[in-house]
Amino acid sequence: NSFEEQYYPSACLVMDAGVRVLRRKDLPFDKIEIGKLFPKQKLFRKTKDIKTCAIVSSAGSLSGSKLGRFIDTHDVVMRFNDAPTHGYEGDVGSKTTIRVLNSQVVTKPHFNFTHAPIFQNVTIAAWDPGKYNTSLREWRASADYDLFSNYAIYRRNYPKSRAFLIDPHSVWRLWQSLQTFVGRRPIRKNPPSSGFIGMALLLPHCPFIDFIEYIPSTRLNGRCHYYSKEMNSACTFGAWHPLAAEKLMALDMNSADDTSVFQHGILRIRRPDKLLC
Ligand code: NCC
Repeated sequence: NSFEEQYYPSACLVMDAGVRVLRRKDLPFDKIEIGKLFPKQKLFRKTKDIKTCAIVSSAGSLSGSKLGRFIDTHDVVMRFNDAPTHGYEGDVGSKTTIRVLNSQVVTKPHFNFTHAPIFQNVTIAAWDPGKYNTSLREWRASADYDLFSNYAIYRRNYPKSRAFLIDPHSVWRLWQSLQTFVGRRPIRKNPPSSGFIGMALLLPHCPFIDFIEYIPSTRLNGRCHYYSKEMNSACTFGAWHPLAAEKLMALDMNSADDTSVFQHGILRIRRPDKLLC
């Protein structure tokens, strides 16, 4: 029918954005110092062996979920910023493969990015939006938060680490995909949240992703994070990031049933078949 003909799957829109990490050969980083610090390795070892992935949002409604064991069964587990596992294992698990960090977490001293244990022995993918429509050279000179200095310190301290920078152009392409999904109603011109960026970064590498407590379940409790007492619904529904649009789009990509999403807090997002896109 005409709906089927017109409908371009959301998962394809996300894949088309091509969210990626910067590589040494990317201009202008092939010529500037910081580029030499980008890891030679790929983002994930042995992508072919990855069968299952989980993304753990930092939402307050993870409290009491008892999803820790389920989360840890996945081959790849993604977390965000400084969201801890220690002391919360029952609800959020203990395995971490990759952390997606915004540039505030990389730069602000109290996060101690260059030394805190939470940022060690895991893959790091850090992002900073820069201004919309600027070149990578300009971004290098004027990131929102200058993540390059601490990134350089980290990479020099731990040369074997897998710490990457996300291509800011790809972050804005993802924003554009979100706008395309929403249609004529304009979404705010702020980058998607780390959660949505992380999902887009991971999707090409996983047959499916179990995204935990991104769409709020009936455990919704008004708390911003499972690891703090702060009450703030904006963390869940959006203030600065276009979170509501992200979540609608993620729900559109979901293949799990309502019990899974709204009772257990588990959204399942399948990597689309190339033929479909
Ligand atoms: O809160 P934050 O996000 O670190 O959460 C990580 C991701 O989990 C999802 N989330 C979180 C809370 C909630 N109640 N519901 C959710 O769905 C979101 O997808 C979110 O991206 C960020 O995106 O990087 C963000 O970072 C924080 C903050 O910088 C870090 O936590 C470090 O303290 C931002 N908060 C502030 O700047 C005050 C937040 O806006 C976005």
